[in-house]
Amino acid sequence: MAKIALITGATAGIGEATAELFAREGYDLVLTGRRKDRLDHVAHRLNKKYNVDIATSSFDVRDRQEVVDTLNGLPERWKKVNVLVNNAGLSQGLDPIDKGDYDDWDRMIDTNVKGLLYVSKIVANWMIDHGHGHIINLGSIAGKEVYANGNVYCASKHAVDALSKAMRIDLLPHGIKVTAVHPGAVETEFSIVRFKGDEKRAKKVYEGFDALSAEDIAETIWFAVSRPAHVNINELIVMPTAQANAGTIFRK
Ligand code: NDP
Ligand code: 8X3
Repeated sequence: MAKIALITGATAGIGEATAELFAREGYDLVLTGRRKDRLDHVAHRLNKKYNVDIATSSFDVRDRQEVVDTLNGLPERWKKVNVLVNNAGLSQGLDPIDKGDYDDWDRMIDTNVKGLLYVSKIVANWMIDHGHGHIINLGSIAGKEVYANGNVYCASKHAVDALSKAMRIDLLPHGIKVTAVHPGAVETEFSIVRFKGDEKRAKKVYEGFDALSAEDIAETIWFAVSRPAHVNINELIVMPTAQANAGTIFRK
């Protein structure tokens, strides 16, 4: 029977690229995200191209009851998840702490921290029941360093870093691997979301250097997942060659 990967935030960017790579490797997939039309489109495309089974599950990771009900409502066959990729996440705004928007802060903390926790608890229990599992958490260079005006996004990704370390300890007796992947700048819809649809401002983030692609991070995730059973990659920080740290990018 094919292995199963559950990927949150599979409607775009890193999540969609990771779904494609796992499909290419013969995994069956549970794909999640809020935009049902895009989810269905990705599932249809990958099913046609790779002939793998794909279940879609549309929910907002911030809505605890919806997460619990939707995931628990999946047919038993889909609960034998081998790999969970906690990818759904976002940044909202880039303002100093004294000017930040309360709603932006709530959206980031509720999605990046609480949403990841809601999904992880349920899937970790499935993994414990089935005696195997690997959880990949998408952190960020923003979870290793802070940068000007990154305040709450950086805090939310530092929380992902801490939770990854904590999960690794708590799930150790169950043989569940936990890997945190911390990318630098990846050109996806991330900055369009951060700047609330301002595509011109988003484009500027990636001007003058070669940013990482979503596929680069999918390959990194696959590297961690494809190690032998006795090897766990605790964490990987992956940067564009032109980026030294969170705040230093060499632009031509
Ligand atoms: P995208 O904006 O391209 O994709 C984000 C994905 O998250 C979408 O599929 C979106 O789906 C999903 N998502 C967002 N909010 C929710 C929610 N409340 N409930 C369910 N799904 C949600 O960004 P990336 O692919 O770049 O980001 C993926 C992850 O990588 C994030 O955790 C991000 O913080 C992290 N990251 C990104 C970097 C970058 O430079 N791009 C660098 C470091 C880390 P939908 O809108 O359909 O719900
Ligand atoms: C996304 C990368 O540098 O915009 O996590 O925070 S950064």
